[in-house]
Amino acid sequence: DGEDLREMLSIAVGEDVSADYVSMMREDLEAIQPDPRGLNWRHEPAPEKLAAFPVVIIGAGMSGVCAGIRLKEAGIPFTIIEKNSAVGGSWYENFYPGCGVDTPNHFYSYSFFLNHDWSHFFAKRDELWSYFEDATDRYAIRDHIQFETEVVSADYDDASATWTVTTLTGDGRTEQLSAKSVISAVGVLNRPKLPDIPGRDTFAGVALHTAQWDASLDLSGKKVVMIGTGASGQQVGPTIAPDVAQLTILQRSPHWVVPNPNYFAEVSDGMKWALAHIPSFARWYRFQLFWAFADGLHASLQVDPTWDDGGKSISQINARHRLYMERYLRAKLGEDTPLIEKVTPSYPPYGKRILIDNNWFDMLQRPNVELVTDQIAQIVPEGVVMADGRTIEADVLIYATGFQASKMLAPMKITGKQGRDLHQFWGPDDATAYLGTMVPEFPNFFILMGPNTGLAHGGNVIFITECQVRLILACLQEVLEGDAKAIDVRHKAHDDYVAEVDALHANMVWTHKGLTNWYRNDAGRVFALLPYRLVDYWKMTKDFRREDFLLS
Ligand code: N01
Repeated sequence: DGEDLREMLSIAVGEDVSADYVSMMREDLEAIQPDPRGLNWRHEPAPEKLAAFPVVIIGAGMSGVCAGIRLKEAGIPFTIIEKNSAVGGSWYENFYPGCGVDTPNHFYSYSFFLNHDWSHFFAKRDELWSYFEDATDRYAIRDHIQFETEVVSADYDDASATWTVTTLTGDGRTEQLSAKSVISAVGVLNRPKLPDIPGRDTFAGVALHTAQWDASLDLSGKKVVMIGTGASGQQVGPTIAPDVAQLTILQRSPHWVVPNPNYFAEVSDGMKWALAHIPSFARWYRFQLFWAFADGLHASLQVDPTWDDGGKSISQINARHRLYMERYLRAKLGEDTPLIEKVTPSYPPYGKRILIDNNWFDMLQRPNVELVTDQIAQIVPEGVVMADGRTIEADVLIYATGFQASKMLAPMKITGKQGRDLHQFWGPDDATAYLGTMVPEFPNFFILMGPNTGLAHGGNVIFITECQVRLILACLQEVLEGDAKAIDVRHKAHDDYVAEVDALHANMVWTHKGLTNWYRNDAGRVFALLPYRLVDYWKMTKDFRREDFLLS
């Protein structure tokens, strides 16, 4: 019963787990068929009605593939428009040295397509990309994908409740598709951000962003300068350091780094066997990872207003995380006090995305690696000039400088009811959406990985995507089982949701004074991250609140 399950969950993670998790775990364990996360018709619409309701999904990355799989199961016709020549999105586009996931794969995978054969607990890019390729074929959605085609705009016509989606094909043709619903699955981390440093274009060597890597680039014996020390830099640096002549890392601010004993480990044959054969073992293991990489950390993100240690942490538990991470980096760097000072963040743990140690501290102690924390003054043909006048020569300049995350859904132009422009409604960098998915006056338009759906403390965006797809299916079900043509979220529901998100963020680590991160816009509002526990978001997207919607 529920209490037994709660106790078992608590024993599984070695902490007290609340009753909130029982229903979610039950859904996983009971493996009910048909899957409650898919669309289960109450009154299955006639085939003609389904056939007259085509959906366009924009993007065949992790989230677009997930939406396609679920629409296919439901019998709803759909086309996926993908700008690349392959599926996988970020996992297709990013192949910089060391590229891989830092959420363990037995959790970072679709709940309906578990893989018991991951070679490593944290797979590298090729294996991840293959996983999404496999899912595409296993669920037979490849024929629904139009590759090398980019969506330029989507416009809604009130009278016919129809979206016109305009695309640009690889050979330069403009085409139009008619759809009853549009699902944006374009992601948030796909438009590289190059720093605004004077002289950037004057560099005479090879300059490239991590997300636009050149497979033919040979770094051996080269002098390399890397700007940025976030999740991408953390993976590139230690991977290339043994090959290059000199690696100079330009760090604007340090990031917190945690060790993970499984980070480089292969999954043993015994573990693979257990995952495949012991009933429910894979689900229990998944819950352990869910806890360790997501909800179990949620308390350490909350500000305790009575806590004051000069801004180094936000609560007692957060301070304990800080102590653990500080001890770890000190143990790694030994007596090197100047280096310890350079890599110890002044802000609380989790203020920026937490990183898993990819031999970062070992790399920093290599004779051919230097960590420079001075300000960059300009880029010149020979390299980078620092504020103190020193010129760091480079053959190759790597920008590990992140993405233009705040420009959500750009550069597409989306117009809803009465020509309402989505980007005008949002302004330049203030994207909002009900449950991160729906914007008022954009009927039958849904956003996957939209505003306030990201995770920075760990987490798993595939989990979020599956929750969003469930919500979208519930919306489409309302339309297709009834007489309505379209579903729209009410302004009040959207505004109340955004107000709650903002109020929660005001007491979370991301808004800590003096802290910079890519989760906030110019006005300081956290537009990128989810403030809730994953179990809360699971429940909010599962329990369809009819009163929040307008059917027309
Ligand atoms: O980018 P980032 P990323 N001068 O924005 C620095 C996901 N991801 O590509 O911290 C000097 O985090 C900037 O400095 P600062 C993950 O969600 C996941 O690394 O702003 N430095 C920072 O150090 C992640 O959060 C995985 O002071 C400049 C770095 O560049 C997201 O992608 C792997 C600068 C940018 O860090 C983005 O990660 C990779 C300037 N002008 C990515 N401008 C895994 O799952 C920026 N910086 C493993």
